[in-house]
Amino acid sequence: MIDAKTAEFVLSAPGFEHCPPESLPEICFAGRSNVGKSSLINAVVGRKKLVKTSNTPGKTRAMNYFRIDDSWLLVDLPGYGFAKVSKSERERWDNEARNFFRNRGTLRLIISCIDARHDPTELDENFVMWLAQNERPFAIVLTKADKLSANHKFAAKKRAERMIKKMNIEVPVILSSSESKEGIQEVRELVQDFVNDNYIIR
Ligand SMILES: Nc1nc2c(ncn2[C@@H]2O[C@H](COP(=O)(O)OP(=O)(O)OP(=O)(O)O)[C@@H](O)[C@H]2O)c(=O)[nH]1
Ligand SMILES: [Mg+2]
Repeated sequence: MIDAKTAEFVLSAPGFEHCPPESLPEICFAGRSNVGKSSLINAVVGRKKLVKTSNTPGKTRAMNYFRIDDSWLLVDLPGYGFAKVSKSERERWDNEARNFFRNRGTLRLIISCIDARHDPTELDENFVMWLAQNERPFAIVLTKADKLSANHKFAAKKRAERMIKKMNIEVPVILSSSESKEGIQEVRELVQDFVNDNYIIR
């Protein structure tokens, strides 16, 4: 896969009920607020500004749908664990997200983004655990790898692999950077495999 030929904004769904009718295969990007989801999406699609990125966490407040190459839908999800969001708003999102992950028939893959620079947070672990327990198809993409030395990158990958091994599952783990573009091709290939349905996770 190369840069997308076409990438169009479809809609911004404030909740599961507002998602577009199920049609093309969908790939979504999830992860802690500020982990680099939107930047990763722009890199994967090959557009500088398809999705807004910012230094202010909590920017993405809805499920944002994009149609890529008229062949799949990309979904940018709001980040979890953003402290400044009220408890009730956070609970509302948790419910919407769980509903989406469980019941969206056309959802092919959840890309769980985790910051390569730190141990997965408790929220990251809980999220991955929930996906595993609910048998959702997912992969882990470690972000911001450009900030690490080769040794630290290796260690970050090992940490993520240990975390999933503890859960008795096997899923792809990819080191990436939207700055240096490391791992972006791998993410593109993963996405394409799931869009084409020729990858089986377990
Ligand atoms: N060095 C480096 N910085 C990155 C990378 N990816 C994202 N960033 C920076 O991290 C910050 C957050 O990036 P976003 O892509 O907006 O993060 P997000 O996960 O979409 O954040 P929310 O929408 O708030 O949940 C921005 O300042 C980005 O420039 C990366 O690969 N390397
Ligand atoms: Mg974002």
